[in-house]
Amino acid sequence: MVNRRKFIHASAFGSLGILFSKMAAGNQVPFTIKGKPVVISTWDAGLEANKAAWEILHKGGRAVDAVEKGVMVTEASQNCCVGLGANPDRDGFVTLDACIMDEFSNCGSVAFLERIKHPVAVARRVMEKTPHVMLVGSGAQQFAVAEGFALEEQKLSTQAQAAYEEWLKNSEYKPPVINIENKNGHGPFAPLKLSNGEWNHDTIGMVAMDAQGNMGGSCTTSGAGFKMRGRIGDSPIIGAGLFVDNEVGACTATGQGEDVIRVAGSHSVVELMRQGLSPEAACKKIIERIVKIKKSKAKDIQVAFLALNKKGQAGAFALHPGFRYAIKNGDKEILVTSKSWFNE
Ligand code: SD4
Repeated sequence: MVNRRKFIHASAFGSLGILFSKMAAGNQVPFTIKGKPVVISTWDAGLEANKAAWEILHKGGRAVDAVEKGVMVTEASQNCCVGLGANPDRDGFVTLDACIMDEFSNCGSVAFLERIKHPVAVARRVMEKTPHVMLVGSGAQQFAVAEGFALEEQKLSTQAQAAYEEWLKNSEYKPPVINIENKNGHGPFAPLKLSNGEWNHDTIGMVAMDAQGNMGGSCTTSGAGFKMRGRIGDSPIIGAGLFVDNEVGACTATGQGEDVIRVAGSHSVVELMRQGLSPEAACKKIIERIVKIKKSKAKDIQVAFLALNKKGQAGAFALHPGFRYAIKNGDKEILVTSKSWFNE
């Protein structure tokens, strides 16, 4: 996990510190993305994940390969809230959801998958080796094992173990607790505070455009921390946590999955981009739709959308402040703070 402060200072763009601090207030991306390829992903962990995606993109590889390899970095990180080291459900089991989509509208998904290190890679196999889009639970695990994926021992990361033990003290199932910094409740979507002081979130969504102009996307998560056993959010649902349309663009979501599903979030954003809205404007419109539906309850949840259009323009919009996303384009890699419906 990259320490954001260190990253800023170590970056070749260290001299752009002013731009970074402006971004923290929610300004626009401070540079124009210079053509293809480009990759964007959610939260701070996106910086490292984008680097892995770039290894494929800069050699002219496919976007779908890049977004698979990219988020696998986060899935493998025991420090992170994605993958096997993540927050468990309320019964103490880590259950994982992931999906992937390519430029031909091929898509694959797994949900409620246990003891498999790379759910996104299993989702890719579902896409390529079965006539289906989605496998869940023991069936998804059985398929993964048949495909040669190792059945791992479940071992919570130190942070997840500590958070779970803390949660067990009250065992209070009180969704939603919002995924907003400095409000580290012990419920679903509570980010983990790492020993380096950074906050980690339980999802990574990534979308990319390759050198050929083709798009791909992936999304992988442990879902809501201490969730009801069997609960599945938006992340593995094509059209909710992720959508790719190679004629228009791609979008991914993070935050309260139930509220992303109810507006078919990522698909809705892509449809608005089809009508000519910029990525940020499209994301904002769907956040507004959620606000309209949730009314006063909108203050209790976090949702964010992140989109990329065929022109290579990136944009995001969140319900609450605190959502960040990472962009990599050419030799530039930056972390941007999204605008939000509620202000700081
Ligand atoms: C879910 N959308 O399972 C995911 C959670 C998430 O940062 O994005 N957390 O609902």
